Amino acid sequence: EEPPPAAAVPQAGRAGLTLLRRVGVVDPASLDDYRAHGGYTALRRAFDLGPAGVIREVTDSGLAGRGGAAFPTGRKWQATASQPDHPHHLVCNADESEPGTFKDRVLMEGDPYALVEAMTIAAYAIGARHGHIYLRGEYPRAARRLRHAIGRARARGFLGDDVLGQGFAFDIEIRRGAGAYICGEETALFNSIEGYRGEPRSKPPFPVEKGLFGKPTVENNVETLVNVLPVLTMGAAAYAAIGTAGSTGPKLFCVSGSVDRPGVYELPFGATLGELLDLAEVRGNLRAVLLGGAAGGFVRPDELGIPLSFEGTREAGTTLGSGVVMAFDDTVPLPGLLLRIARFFRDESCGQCVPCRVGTVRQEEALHRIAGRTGAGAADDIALLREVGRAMRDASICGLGQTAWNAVESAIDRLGAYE
Ligand code: L3W
Ligand code: SF4
Repeated sequence: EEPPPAAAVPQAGRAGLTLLRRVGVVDPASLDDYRAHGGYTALRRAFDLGPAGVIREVTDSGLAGRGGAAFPTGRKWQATASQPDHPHHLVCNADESEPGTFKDRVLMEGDPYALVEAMTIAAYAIGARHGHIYLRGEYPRAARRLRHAIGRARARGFLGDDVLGQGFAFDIEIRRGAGAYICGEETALFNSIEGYRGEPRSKPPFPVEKGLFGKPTVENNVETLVNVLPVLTMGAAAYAAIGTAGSTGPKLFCVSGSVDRPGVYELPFGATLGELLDLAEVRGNLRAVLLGGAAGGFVRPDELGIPLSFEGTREAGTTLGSGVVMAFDDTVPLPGLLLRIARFFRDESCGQCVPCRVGTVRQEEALHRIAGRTGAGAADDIALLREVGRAMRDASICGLGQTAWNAVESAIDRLGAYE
């Protein structure tokens, strides 16, 4: 098997990395290599702590979800662990489909045993015997490597009926997506696994109570789960000392666009956007940066001091999302870019609720009309966009519709598109 392309992890092999420390360093096929580089020490610590002790460590670490919503992981685990209804399920959301996001791919391809170990710990903590990885269909190499890792772990007693002789049974099944962005929404993902159309369910009830097959379910992003390993090996206090008070630990950022060194970067939360872009080496005259992906928002080149943390981006009126940082130089035509984003949402809307099904179409139409027009000529359509955008944000069932206007709004308000 070919290694991940070198450009994907510019920091590979550097000292001081936590999440990426094995990526590009270990042989992703070798369980022995994984163990020689610290693999499976976290699971042993988990067995020493017991399920409640693991949840306490994860809670105390401040670990929050890395898929974009930053929900406290420990709280989620505790909520499922305490449900009287059984069985409990664990689902890893590996349907990485946010435009510009490719961090989970790098983890799964470069360090697949890390995800297997982390899921084993999560399952032990919440009392699940069965885990699913819902994997983006367009990730064939990740599928091969994870399948191999799961098979090796099973053959060596790291998965199966009696994991490491601890009397704990756990196994993992991979399900491949079929190309729908909406299946990354947690409840659409459950429907997809269950064999139904990938349409989001209304929440509440939250998955911690009624998730996969209607049973209590923890659903975590790949990067979230992989963070559990350093939480246990370092201990909660040392982990919480990384990053900021409100956003603890290391974070992966996916940098693409007008940069000379695109790829996945690991930095502690709180580093500034400018520091990250310096590592990736901006090319040309920077015009805008898209933070958080298509569901995120644009910022200007004079805003590079924004701290990359959940609270730092929130205070700056933007979002970190799943860690997307897309740089655009002044040769990129903004109207065309916004149209492309609008087309994406129109295409990926599942159509279940009116505000999103109709709103994404109207948004694209309005952007078509004003592409190329500026100033007074665009005013009516900008007013319409605001009205449609507000309806989508307030009345859509799920995050897709709620965020489908974010990028366009930020381009109008922060970048002065169409002025
Ligand atoms: C128990 C409560 N659990 C919330 C759980 C909930 C979910 C998590 C976050 O969207 C975001 C979205 C995209 N009791 C709970 C509770 N939960 N309240 O916490 O929930 P929520 O609803 O805030 O967000 P979400 O629907 O999961 C995720 C943004 O991510 N995004 C997309 C990223 C795409 C990727 C990717 O490609 N890998 O991650 C980008 O910005 O807009 O805001 O588990 O059940 N009271
Ligand atoms: Fe489907 Fe859009 Fe409604 Fe989400 S907001 S349920 S994607 S129609």
